[in-house]
Amino acid sequence: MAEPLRVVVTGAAGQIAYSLLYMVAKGDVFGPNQPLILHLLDIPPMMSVLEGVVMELADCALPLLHGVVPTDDPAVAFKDVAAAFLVGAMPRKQGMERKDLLSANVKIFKVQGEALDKYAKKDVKVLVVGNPANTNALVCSRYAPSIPKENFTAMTRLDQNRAQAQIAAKLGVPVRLVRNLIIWGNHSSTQFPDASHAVVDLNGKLTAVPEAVNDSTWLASQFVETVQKRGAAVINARKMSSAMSAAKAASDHMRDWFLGTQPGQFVSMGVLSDGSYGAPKDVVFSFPVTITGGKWEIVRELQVNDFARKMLDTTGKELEEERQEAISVIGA
Ligand code: NAX
Repeated sequence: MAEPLRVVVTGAAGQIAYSLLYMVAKGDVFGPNQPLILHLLDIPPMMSVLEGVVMELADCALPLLHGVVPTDDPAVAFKDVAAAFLVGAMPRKQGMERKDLLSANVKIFKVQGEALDKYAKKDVKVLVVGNPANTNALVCSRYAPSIPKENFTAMTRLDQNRAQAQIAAKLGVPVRLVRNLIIWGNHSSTQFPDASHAVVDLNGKLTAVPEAVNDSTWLASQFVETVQKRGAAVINARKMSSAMSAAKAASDHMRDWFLGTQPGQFVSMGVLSDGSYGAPKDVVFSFPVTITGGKWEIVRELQVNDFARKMLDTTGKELEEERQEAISVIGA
């Protein structure tokens, strides 16, 4: 058997982690032959809750789980880790402006970036889930100069999975037959869920989703809005934010990053923008990517029509504003 891989999950006493830890520890992400040592980081007041999570992980009797390290110390949490799920963040409280939330969170991700820089493996793959995920990932990478910038990503996979599920439901087909939905830009309500390059397997024949759906008005309006507002719809119904689906998306993201995408398939990830598709540079922007050998690459030369252009510009502008706000909190 391989040497155990050290993996950190922050916000480990929270609700996303509660689903995510099980998925990771049973082999959904790093494969069925990869033993793991899980590092669990949370804040001091949550240590007793975390103790319960550690007990439950032990009680799962998972063969791949070789060790668990619960801690409130970033120096311990990030030591020698090869993968980092940065889930923990300050939640939005009543009366809190978006700006206040951003300000609280960029400070957390500055500290975690510094700890990754100091203690993690230099090829650590970092997935930021905690919101505002894209800008948190940008901040984190800035404070970890010894780790390549491409090793910092933000999660838009939940949005991608939501989009895929909406298309499958519209066409009345199983979700596995639909692929190549794209989420462009920010993980926020300005994101652009784009079905124009997606395909569906209809009776063994790959068909373009716009052709199969045959309703361009729905694709440009109701579909986009449903995906953009899905998080709020789940909160309304459950009185708590998406957790199981967020954990599944984080698993999907990290698994594809480590193990690669399938031929003919692309997935969406928030990555440091090189200005592709006219997106602003130096923000963490969600693009369609393919992955081989642990390296992601932006899919090139997709057609961007006028509607898409407008949507990409809106979400790009929001990311530039967030970067500006982050800089005003932590300095350039
Ligand atoms: P919870 O409030 O249940 O858990 C968060 C945990 O993080 C808590 O246990 C808290 O003590 C801990 N925490 C806070 N500051 C920390 C720090 N400095 N170091 C370590 N741990 C810290 O939230 P949960 O529902 O699990 O959501 C976590 C984050 O995911 C939130 O920021 C949320 O907005 C974000 N989401 C992002 C999504 C995405 O697609 N990118 C979707 C789901 C989710 O809304």
